[in-house]
Amino acid sequence: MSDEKEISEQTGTSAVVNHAESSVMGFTDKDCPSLKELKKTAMTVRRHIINMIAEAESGHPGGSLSAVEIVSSLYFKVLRHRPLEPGWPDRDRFILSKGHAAPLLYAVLAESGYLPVEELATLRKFGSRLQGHTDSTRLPGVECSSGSLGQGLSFGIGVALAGRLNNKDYRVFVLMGGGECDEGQVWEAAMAAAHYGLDNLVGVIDHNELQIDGLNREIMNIEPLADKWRAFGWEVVEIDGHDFVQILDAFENAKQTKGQPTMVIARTVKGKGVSFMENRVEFHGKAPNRDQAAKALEELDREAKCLN
Ligand SMILES: Cc1ncc(C[n+]2csc(CCOP(=O)(O)OP(=O)(O)O)c2C)c(N)n1
Ligand SMILES: [Mg+2]
Repeated sequence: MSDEKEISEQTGTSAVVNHAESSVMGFTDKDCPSLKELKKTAMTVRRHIINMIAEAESGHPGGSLSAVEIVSSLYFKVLRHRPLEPGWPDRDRFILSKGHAAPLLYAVLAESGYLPVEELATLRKFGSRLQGHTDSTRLPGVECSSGSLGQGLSFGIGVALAGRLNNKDYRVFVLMGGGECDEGQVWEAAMAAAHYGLDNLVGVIDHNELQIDGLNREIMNIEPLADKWRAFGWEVVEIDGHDFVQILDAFENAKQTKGQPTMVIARTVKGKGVSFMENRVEFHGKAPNRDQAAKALEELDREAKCLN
């Protein structure tokens, strides 16, 4: 039985997984029927994020919603992974460096089959495996504890170097926030990854223009961001971070790039998918109240119906 079949039979999930072998160069809506399924899965993931944070009455909706397409593309299309064997040594690694987007990671892990979907309701509860920021000692599938910004890329470099030393062909993906790039450690890592020519390392920046309490450009201007990464020796791809075709093409481009790491700069909208959260900094770290959650779910349902 293939991994994919085994997973969907055991979890009942309709999510598409383990498509690591499929090439997506020149990928279009028409060529790939699973694009629609991917879009539907993204809607399901958004619903989980709203439900979890509303139930917990705390959490980070804005930066979770902005990276839904990026993380869904990885887990349901790009990563070589085995949800029923989270410690599989040859798995590709996904490192969530912006650990406050933990609800997004948990939702995608649940839809992939790493944990029961019902467990999502335990977010931020005492004793839960689903801490407000990720804890890799609690939940299999979480590669790295995070929450203190700026560290994930360095962690990813270590994992990528280990892969090289051990003759493993796994790849390492690190998701960071735009505001996170204010951290000095990010730029030490930028230098080191290029120095070691880590072409098994792919960074993604969820570039939603906002950070915890305002615009990046007002708090600490990180532009010109693409030029900076290029100057540090990275291959840089700039995309619309909500467009699955562009996201998948960027990851395919990274796979073809040899001798240097790739940074995908994904332009996104903070709070994407919920009208009253989009581009609203107050929803960086605030839960929707009961009425707001109901309205958000209604909007997502409406959008999901359009996909049918
Ligand atoms: C080292 C560190 N400093 C400060 C914080 C507080 N903090 C949490 S989220 C955040 C803003 C992050 O902005 P960004 O990376 O753009 O995240 P996103 O917009 O994707 O949510 C800050 C400053 C932190 N978690 N870690
Ligand atoms: Mg941001």
